[in-house]
Amino acid sequence: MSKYSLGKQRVLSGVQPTGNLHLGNYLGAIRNWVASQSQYDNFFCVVDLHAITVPHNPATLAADTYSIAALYLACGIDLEYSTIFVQSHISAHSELAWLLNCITPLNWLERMIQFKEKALKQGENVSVGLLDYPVLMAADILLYDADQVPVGEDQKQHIELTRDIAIRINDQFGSKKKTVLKLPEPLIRKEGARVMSLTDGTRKMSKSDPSELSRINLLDSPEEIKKKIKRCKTDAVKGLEFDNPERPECNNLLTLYTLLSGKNKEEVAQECQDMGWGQFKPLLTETTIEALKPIQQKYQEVMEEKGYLESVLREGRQQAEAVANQTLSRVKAALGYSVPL
Ligand code: AQP
Repeated sequence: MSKYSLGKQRVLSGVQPTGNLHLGNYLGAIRNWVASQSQYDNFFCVVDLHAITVPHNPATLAADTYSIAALYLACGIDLEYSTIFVQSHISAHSELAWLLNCITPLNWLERMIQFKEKALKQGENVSVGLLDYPVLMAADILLYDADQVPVGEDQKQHIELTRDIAIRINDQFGSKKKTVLKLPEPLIRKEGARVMSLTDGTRKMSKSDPSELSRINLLDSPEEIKKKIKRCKTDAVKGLEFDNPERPECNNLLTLYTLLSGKNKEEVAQECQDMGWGQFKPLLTETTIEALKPIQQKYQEVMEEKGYLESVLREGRQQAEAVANQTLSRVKAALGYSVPL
């Protein structure tokens, strides 16, 4: 019997294998997937087709993809509730993206903030794929009839675009009685929705920041974590506080401490109000190392169990492909395509 037989709402989300997962990816996305997975039928993919929208290294793409899948398991994704799979293993993602491309106005994509930001970084070498990234993301979500898409704040605009594309398809090719695509909702938890860089509290923590010191990766050693927190940007004000717009680094570091320690905001505000950085930094270092230790241990176990990850991804592909192909057939029929003979 399928694990998805209880009529729960569907969840779809993913991460690109474009580098090491950092605390932003974990606190903004994966931790929330884990926390609510038992309430939903979940599909979590490693979005490797998205990874080539910026220059990539073919020698490491496959290994990076496996590593992210292993991290999903290490962070607590439970196969009882969730399916883990690799986007490129299911050709329906690319095929639906093409169909959606032909319905999506170009100027909707030119407005996307992430495109503008990433295009700036790439100068002359911006690929069509980078512009088209949100359409592929729409295909990822819509293929699984996802009700909820748990993401960080930076992806909100892409989910809104996904809804606009689905509405356009439904208006043009569906009917009141029979919609073609389900409209998804973004699921953005306030806490951790935007984890900021360690070297600049006004910019988000990001895999593509050239400075390694700007982020803490889930697989960083205790020594690396210690070094990064020791060198992170702070300020000269005495006492630590949340929500002071003049002190973005202070707010970010306190937020990290709150989320990683499992304490609530009021407790942390009280605990740290009279602290200086010399007292707080070792506390944050210790808390981060302890919070990441079980994830790192589980990651090693998964990577050492030869064949296990492959079997998870093989089974994941089968589960996901069955759902994706049904949706793709539904969209093709609505657009007027003939059934293959
Ligand atoms: N700093 C962040 N705070 C909170 N959530 C974040 N996410 C990313 N950065 C933060 C969330 O992580 C999920 C996966 O992201 P992704 O790998 O698909 O791509 P991304 O958003 O492009 O990740 P990066 O690290 O920010 O990469 P670059 O450097 O390429 O821009 C998403 O749910 C995202 O919201």
